[in-house]
Amino acid sequence: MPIQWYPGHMAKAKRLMAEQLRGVDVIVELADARLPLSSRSPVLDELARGKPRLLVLTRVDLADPYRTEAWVTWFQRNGVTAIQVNARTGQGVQGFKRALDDLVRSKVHRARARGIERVITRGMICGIPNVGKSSFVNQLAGRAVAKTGNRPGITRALQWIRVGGTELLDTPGVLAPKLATEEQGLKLAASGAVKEEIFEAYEVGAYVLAYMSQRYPERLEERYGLSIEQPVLWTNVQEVWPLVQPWVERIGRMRGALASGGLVDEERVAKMVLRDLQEGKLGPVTLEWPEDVHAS
Ligand SMILES: Nc1nc2c(ncn2[C@@H]2O[C@H](COP(=O)(O)OP(=O)(O)OP(=O)(O)O)[C@@H](O)[C@H]2O)c(=O)[nH]1
Ligand SMILES: [Mg+2]
Repeated sequence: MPIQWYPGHMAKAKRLMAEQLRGVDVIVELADARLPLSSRSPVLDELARGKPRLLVLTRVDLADPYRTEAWVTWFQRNGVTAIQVNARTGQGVQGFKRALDDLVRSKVHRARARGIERVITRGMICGIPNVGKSSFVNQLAGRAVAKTGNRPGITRALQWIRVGGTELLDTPGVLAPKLATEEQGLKLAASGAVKEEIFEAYEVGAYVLAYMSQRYPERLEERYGLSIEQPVLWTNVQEVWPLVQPWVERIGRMRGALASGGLVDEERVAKMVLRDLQEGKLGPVTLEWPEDVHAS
């Protein structure tokens, strides 16, 4: 699965980010609460080198709240402060500001001791494409200062934004996510973080149906009227497709996703399931759970 992760502007922006990092006090890393590990970028560890960090989990409105709590605890145990945020509505922004103040307090104290009254601390907002960086910056600023959009690659240049005594840098989504396994790639695609061309929609759709049948079968029952007697364990699309195909068939008939000749348009059904998941119509779903970490 060779993935060319948004080449071109990514390499350039990564270089610019590395340059900016020297003057930055805090790194604010954004990850998606639905897949808090797979949506983090290993590249950041390389760039960050020992700077204080905060982890902001975005899209908590779409994630399973019990799992989000479990993740926050898990991160805490691993020495990482994670904060839950809805970057679209601003829920959690106050909690973030408090955590940021705690983190920069010592710098502010040191500066005051030297007689400097107005201390500016600088933070850099980083994360994979489409994770919600610009939306979060807008919520922090209290107005629309950064352009946002529901596809990766919206922000192209670095932009400083002043928020109280802090200057925050919005960055383009230049960091490559973890794609150690194909399943991580599928989770990212299911969440909408990966451009669709990388995987076939039917493969991602099959993955989502299998995953949901394991962990959230009642949602499939509610939304599509399926009865999940035999949850399907994901292995690969060749093995799983025949097992989920009857569900696809049923969803297609129910929704009228038919091709000419009255056959179910399987591609359209797959895309419909993905859209439902991404828009929260399957309820709040978390695509990786803390207990998966040791299992895998
Ligand atoms: N439901 C929900 N949607 C969100 C949240 N955060 C961001 N979004 C949506 O996700 C999409 C991407 O948000 P952006 O803020 O543009 O993401 P970005 O990280 O700046 O993206 P790039 O600049 O392309 O890297 C937008 O449609 C946002 O409305 C969230 O917490 N909940
Ligand atoms: Mg952006």
